[in-house]
Amino acid sequence: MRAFILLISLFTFLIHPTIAQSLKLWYKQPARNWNEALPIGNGRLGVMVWGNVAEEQLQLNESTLWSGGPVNSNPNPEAPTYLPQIRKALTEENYELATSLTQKMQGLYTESYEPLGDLVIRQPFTGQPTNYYRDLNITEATSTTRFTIDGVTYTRQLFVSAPDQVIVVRLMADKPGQLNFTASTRSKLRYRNAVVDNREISLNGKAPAHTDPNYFNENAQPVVYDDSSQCRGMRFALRVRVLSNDGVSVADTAGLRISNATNVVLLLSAATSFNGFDKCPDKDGKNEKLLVENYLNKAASKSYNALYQEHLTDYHSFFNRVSLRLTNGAAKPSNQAASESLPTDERLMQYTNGANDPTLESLYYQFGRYLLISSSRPGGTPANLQGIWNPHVRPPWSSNFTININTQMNYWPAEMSNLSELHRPLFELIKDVASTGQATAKNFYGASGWVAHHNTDIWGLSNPVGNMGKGSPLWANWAMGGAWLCQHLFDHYRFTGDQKFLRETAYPLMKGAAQFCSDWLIADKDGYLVTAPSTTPENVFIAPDGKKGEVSVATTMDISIIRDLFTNVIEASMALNNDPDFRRQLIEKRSKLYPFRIGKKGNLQEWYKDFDDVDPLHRHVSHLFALHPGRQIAPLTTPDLAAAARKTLELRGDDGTGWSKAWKINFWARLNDGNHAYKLLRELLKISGVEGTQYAKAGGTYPNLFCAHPPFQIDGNFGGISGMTEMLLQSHLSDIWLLAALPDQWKAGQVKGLRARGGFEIVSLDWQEGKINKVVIRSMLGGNCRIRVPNRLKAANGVSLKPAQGNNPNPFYGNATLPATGPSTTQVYDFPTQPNKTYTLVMN
Ligand code: FUC
Repeated sequence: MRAFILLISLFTFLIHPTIAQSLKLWYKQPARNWNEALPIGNGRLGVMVWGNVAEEQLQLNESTLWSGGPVNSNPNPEAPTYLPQIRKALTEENYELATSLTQKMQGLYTESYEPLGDLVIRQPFTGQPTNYYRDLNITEATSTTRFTIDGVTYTRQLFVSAPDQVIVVRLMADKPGQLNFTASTRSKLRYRNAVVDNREISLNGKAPAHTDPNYFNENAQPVVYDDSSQCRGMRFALRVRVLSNDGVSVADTAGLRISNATNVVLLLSAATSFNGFDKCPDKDGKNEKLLVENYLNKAASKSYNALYQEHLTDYHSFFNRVSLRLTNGAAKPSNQAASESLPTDERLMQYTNGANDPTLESLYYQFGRYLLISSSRPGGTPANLQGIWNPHVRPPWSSNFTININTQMNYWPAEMSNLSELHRPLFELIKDVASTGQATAKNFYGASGWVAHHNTDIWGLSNPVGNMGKGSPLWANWAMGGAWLCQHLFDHYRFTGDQKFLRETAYPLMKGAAQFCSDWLIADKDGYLVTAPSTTPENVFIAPDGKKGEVSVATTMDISIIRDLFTNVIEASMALNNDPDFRRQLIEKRSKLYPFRIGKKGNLQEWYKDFDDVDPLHRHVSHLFALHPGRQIAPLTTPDLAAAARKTLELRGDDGTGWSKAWKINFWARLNDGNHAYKLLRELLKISGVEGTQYAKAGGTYPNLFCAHPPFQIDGNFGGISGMTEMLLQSHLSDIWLLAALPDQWKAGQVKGLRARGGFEIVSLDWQEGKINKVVIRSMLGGNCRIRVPNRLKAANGVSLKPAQGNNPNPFYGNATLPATGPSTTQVYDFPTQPNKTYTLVMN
């Protein structure tokens, strides 16, 4: 039997050498703070596992638990009256007046993502623990805590099942009858504990009817529970049931008491009364108690092993699609084994101090994919600023969906790291935002289509935030959030070729955003189309009169987003062969958009005029949108603008918050400068212990590998791995560029399962000394495959590989031309493909 198991393991190892190796975060001590606890989740239910010995804390979240209720779609009926005055002030270059008038066009703040509560497990030990160990195994999406006390080894294992919608906690002692503990529930929101029976307890609670953002402190009561109309403030329920127990179980209001057991399994589930963005969660809410009971009853009919197997099958169906191995070329760096044997916090510290540890980089990559699988599942909510993990009633920036960079960044890796289905929750949110956004476009601007601004929430809020004039226009009044989100719709189509999605979901939403932008654009004195008022998140300029200005005309980011959106709508309408009139209008308007300008320092200009910035090192680099995530600026297609973009990055420097560094990795990758991208990756992975909000000289990674803005913000994790992917593979222009920005530190490696636009999967890519040994590409949709590679390749079998010529006929590449020039070191090939066929190319 043992030999058989050994043989099976060897077999699995041979098939999937990198996957069979367990990827783990592990530690020798319990979490000392939240940023050392370990995140686990199924998209809806989230847990932070502290790994405490005598009083374990499992901090729980449910992704639909937010304060508030459906939005007020017309909070500021006066708003449109200010628009002509603002535009007049801008024509007169009175930026101060324009800023103060724009402030009057604000609406209400978003609501907040709320914590569910805790399961507290108390074990009355007298002795001290030895052999302490805890981990997060991201190969299996399980967390284990283990320690020995008085000769008994105790183990706790946890996973969160997506197929069964339960959190499964197994507690074990290695000596019979030694397991004694109580398990009780609590919440920071309004709640009541109750006993269901001797094997089950419940907590029922209510979220606030309103929670002010943590940075807005003007109300005596920032958290309000009561709503006399019984609309706002959702209910929630949490239940804990003993699935199996070989000891004694009793329950009272203090919780479950388990005694003299050896092996106990607890099932937890939770639900809220959230019933959609436009329904009162209280009076028109779902029956949360029934939902929880159904989840528990269904799961409780299965054994622990069955639950575990289903969890594993489900998790592996996402996680195992990609593997990554990076090395600096040496056969096995001598210090690598030593690094791998270190606990993750110590390993991160050594890395911060300069150690070479490419397997930490690939662990970080897979951890990012793990986080998306654990926080964003079809049918649920998208990952918010903190994914789904939040312990605060008033979390940083409301833990909302901030759409002037952060939410978009969360989804940059979704398609290319082969997690396309996990992108869908974002599309559902876009639908809701577009729905409220139609009212906002009309009520705030008298415009058609739909608009969204700086941030949104589970209610799809779309108005400029700021509590009616209390916010700063430089973030609150930026009207491009919706237009930017639309890029994700079109990219999903470009990766998957899903025509039905394009026709029924993406196109109508994209068109609505383009209609708003069409109405929003006005002609300047030279006939260019500009936006006014306009801001560039979240930077401030010095006006000619020496005063600071926030609001001006046609910022580069506004125009870049509109250019990107119009291009995508034009391409979409060509793919669908529909709407020729609207397409013509957009082509016409796009040709009149205010052009990019190169400023006096050789940089890409951020504003309409060549203003200086108040903070030249500002963390936002909004004006480089066209370089990334857009596709209008690239070294291959617009070398002068790309050089200006590079200058901009040099002037901005490499500092910034977590997400800012992550974005810069993507920028440098798009400039094909792998070494600079890698430098920023190392900075992103610097260990951080900072908990409070810090903007300057910030960024980094906490001991649990969560990104430090600081505070914790998950976007940097996702943006970081998007950047790592862009270093290996780009497909936004006219071809699939393999090893597009390879740093010296990643001279050799292997990656399996990445996706490129046009429905291509890079089944495997092997490289050494920066040159491709072998690449295997599967085509899902057929069509021409144009690849750009660092060395000459030949076809391994029956592939007709030719040097590329002319436009790429593959429709997912926008009929883009072959750039006249390109790095002399790259080769570009074409080969025809058939759907579902695989093609192998090897070094020539
Ligand atoms: C934007 C950023 C901040 C932070 C917040 C959630 O306003 O400028 O740095 O990421 O969103």
